[in-house]
Amino acid sequence: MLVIGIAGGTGSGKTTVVNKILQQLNVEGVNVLSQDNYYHDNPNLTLAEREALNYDHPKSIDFELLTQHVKALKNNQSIEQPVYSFVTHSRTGDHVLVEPKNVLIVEGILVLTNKELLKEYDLKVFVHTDSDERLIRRIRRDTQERGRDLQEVLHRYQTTLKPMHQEFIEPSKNEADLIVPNMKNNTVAIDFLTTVINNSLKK
Ligand code: UZR
Ligand code: MG
Repeated sequence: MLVIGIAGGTGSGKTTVVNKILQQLNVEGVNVLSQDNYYHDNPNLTLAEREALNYDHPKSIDFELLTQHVKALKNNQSIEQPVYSFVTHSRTGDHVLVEPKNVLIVEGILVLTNKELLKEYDLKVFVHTDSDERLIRRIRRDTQERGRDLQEVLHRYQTTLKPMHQEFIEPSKNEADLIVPNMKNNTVAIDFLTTVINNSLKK
């Protein structure tokens, strides 16, 4: 099994890069584990308290479970992935059965920050997009898709997203084997990644 970690700041276009790779591949052979499903659950906090948490710090992620799941899939075992809701900031209690396949993509802002998880990757990719572009995309997404207002998004960006990016995410670029510039649609990089993955699928 080929295990690929794809990191990058919020709004860098990780999900888009992953989806483009999937479009060009035989999707049957690829699993995607998103960091988004591995936030720690905080059932004892109120919704207001959960809204105030820092979701951009490595501590917010259940890396133990994520690493365990990556290892299990590599050992040809299926896993029960938790389902997480950004609306309630908690696990829904539902699970998705994920069966092992030839390729595993692990995607998220912090997936190159954890030592144990880093050991599991065969290929580490960092998607780079300038911070002004990322902020624009984040404002669009949070106001259009996540029902947040502009002031709230800007406040969170200044107080949490930017400092966490500088402290944890940007330095994790040093772990990458490949940096994908994603200011505009980078078809060359996508073709490159697809070729690498297809070659490994043939083996
Ligand atoms: P991407 N996030 C939430 O908004 N709510 C949650 O319950 C969990 C995470 C956000 C998180 C982070 N920060 O910046 C973003 N906040 O998801 C990462 N606030 O997702 O890589 O798609 O931008
Ligand atoms: Mg995403």
